[in-house]
Amino acid sequence: MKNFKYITFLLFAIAAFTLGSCKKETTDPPTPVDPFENLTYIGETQAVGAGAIAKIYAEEALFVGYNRIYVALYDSANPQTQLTDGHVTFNPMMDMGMMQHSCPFEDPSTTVEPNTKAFKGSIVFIMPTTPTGSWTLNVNVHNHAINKMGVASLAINVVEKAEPKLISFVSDFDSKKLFVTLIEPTEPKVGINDITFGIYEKQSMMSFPAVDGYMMEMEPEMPSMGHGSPNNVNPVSKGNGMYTGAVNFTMTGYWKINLDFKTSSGDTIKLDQFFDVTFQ
Ligand SMILES: [Cu+2]
Repeated sequence: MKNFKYITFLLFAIAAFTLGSCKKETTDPPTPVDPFENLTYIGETQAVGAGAIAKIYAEEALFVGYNRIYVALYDSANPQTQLTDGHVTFNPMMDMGMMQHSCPFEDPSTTVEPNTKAFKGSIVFIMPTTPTGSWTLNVNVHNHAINKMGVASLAINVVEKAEPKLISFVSDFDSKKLFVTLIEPTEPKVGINDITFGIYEKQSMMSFPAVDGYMMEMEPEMPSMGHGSPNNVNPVSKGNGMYTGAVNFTMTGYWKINLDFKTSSGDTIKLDQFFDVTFQ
């Protein structure tokens, strides 16, 4: 009994101490947080002519598929000063010697993101960097502070993920060359996950506009167990090439997300496409 009382007292003491220290933490002045700490630094270079330095960040090392890209601009004369009045457009280029091509991308908005004060856009790399093909990210910068324009050109490395985030095929309906990216979930979990795909068309070596209005039929399966899952929601077109739905991963492991693509009137674009998703 004595021991029990002692242990109870000890537990209360620990609880009081823990609660007390939690309380103390919240009253401390907040430590300044680096707004880029959760992002991956890709590189930086001068935007020649615009009087600006462009620092490029992404959510992880650049890969084949959909990458969110952050461009933070700094005054070349005062590199501590971040520039937030301007606008930024992308021109990613792959140089394969005999030919050059671009890829799908979405220009950053003309206003900066509240947290990082960076201009945020996206690029869908359609092939990795190889010994015979190198990517350059050209960023056109209009620095409104001095009303000057310039281009920042940065050599970048793009890797292919073990489980590709990009598929491509030719439409059975109209022979368009299409690219489909799996954008979300980036961290799959057991249960219902929001799922987002991006669809883009190759119009030329330099033009890859987003494609809206297709229909997608999605069926996840776990091949090793021979089962699927209930309560999936087919992705629907939301504009800017984005298609969102819900996928139900009922357990961890390897899932195959089967996809059929159709036009809005039900004509077949492509059947039996898929993405692999493995998570623990
Ligand atoms: Cu401008």
